[in-house]
Amino acid sequence: MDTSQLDAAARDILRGNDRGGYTIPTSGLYPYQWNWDSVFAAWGFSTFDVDRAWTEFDTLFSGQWADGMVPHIIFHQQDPGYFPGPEVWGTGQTPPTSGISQPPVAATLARRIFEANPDASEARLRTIYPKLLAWHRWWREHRCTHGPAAVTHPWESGRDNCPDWDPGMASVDGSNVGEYTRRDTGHVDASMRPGKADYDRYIAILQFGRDCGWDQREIIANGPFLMADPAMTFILLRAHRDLAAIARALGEDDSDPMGWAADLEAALPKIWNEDLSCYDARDLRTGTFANVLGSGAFLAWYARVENPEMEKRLMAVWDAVKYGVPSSDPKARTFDARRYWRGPSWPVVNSLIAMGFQGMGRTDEAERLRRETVELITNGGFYEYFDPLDGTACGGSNFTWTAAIWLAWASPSAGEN
Ligand code: 2M8
Repeated sequence: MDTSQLDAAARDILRGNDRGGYTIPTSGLYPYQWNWDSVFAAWGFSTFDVDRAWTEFDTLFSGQWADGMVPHIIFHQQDPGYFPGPEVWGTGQTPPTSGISQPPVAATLARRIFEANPDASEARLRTIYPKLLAWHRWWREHRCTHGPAAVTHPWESGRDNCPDWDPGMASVDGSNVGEYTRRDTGHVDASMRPGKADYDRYIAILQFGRDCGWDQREIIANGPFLMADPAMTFILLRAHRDLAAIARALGEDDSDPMGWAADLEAALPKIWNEDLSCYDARDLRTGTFANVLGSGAFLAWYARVENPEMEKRLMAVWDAVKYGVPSSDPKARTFDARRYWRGPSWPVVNSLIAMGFQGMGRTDEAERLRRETVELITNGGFYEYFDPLDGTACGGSNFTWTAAIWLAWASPSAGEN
């Protein structure tokens, strides 16, 4: 397929996964609206239908909780094909939602869409601005209690089973969760998904949240899992700054997001792992570092954080594979080239890392990452993720965020979207 055929195929995927105002990640495997997937979908839509892009934000914020949280899944319509569904989460929200959040890429991509299409966007952005502000305040109050941004469940990070979470997961007791039937392994090969021991623990953490009525203070104080996440910290840091820029563009006061960004930046030393010479995930209950390099550490540039020591380490990780940034260090014993977030290259994460390189004037690295991602998609199709060593396409096909980042960033026809 040439570029225009790939562009057309990507647009077809977005339209095909559109369920009427919101976009599912892929049919079968993920039949609901996922938080960060949806924001990438909006970025993709903005390349050919700006209005539809903003509608994606509206449906996402229709699930916002009274305390400001924007949940990681919104269950607009029941679908038996996914576990755990709304009855398992038991959040009591309307529309039904999960009880955790997901990486806040919304302010950053909303700003990009707005700046590329100011006239068609201003009114729509003004509508969601207070919702973004409330969500960012929620992050500050409920996830930055220890300084850096923390996750209370591996699913909250979006990088579900990456080795970053191994120390925190080791202390979660998954032995009493009862019987349940997974649906994911009915859609894709089990060797590409998290294992049963992981799932038992995912459910145990979920059950803790449900049993305390999703009381955030209780979850932070006594929940079974609490880890600081470099990726979340970098994503939130940039998002606060982008939200401040949005505030200024709309004539609003930017002091809250600016202050939150300054505090988050000051907390970065807490996730600096001296032994690894990199930013690293850290168990906030024990202080233990994960001691493994992954794509989260590569997001430093995205938050305008540079450090000559980390640079050598990260480039060696990237050079050890052929296609894009691996989700985990290929030299580590935990590396697994096709198992989801334990090694594969994710086009969607590559797009964020490249945005970081580009913003820091590192155009060679940005271009290399784009080229490698183009190769993956051109040879393998719009899959969820890829083996970083040989480029094998893995996970779900016709995947929304892969199509979206193709249109907005990877495609040779993509402009400054
Ligand atoms: C994956 O996560 C979900 C749980 O949220 C799952 O495995 O069931 C992750 O890749 C996550 O980052 C993504 O948002 C979601 C939908 O694509 O799938």
